[in-house]
Amino acid sequence: SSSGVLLEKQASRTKPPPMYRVILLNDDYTPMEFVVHVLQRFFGKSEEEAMKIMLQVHHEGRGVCGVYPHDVAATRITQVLQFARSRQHPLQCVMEPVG
Ligand code: TYC
Repeated sequence: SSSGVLLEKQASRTKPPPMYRVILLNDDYTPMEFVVHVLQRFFGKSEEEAMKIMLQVHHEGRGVCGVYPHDVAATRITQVLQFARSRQHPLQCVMEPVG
């Protein structure tokens, strides 16, 4: 493999982890500006990119926040759900495997 020259099948061999999309879901109640803030705070998006993703979700029902290894995706989802609940918004997000 590309990173395995002289070390094929040795202890240092690595492979990329399975990756997961974090998907934001639309609802009728969560304010648009709250969703934009979530995308900036938890997914590192610029205000412009966050607005694009929020509008994609608003118009098409779902949108991709990012693609991460399983533990990172799970942590971001927990953070978003806890923050949304703390403000009494019904915002939902889920993960799905890539490929
Ligand atoms: N549909 C919501 C509204 O009209 C906005 C919204 C966008 C909610 C994205 C959730 O993931 C979401 N206020």
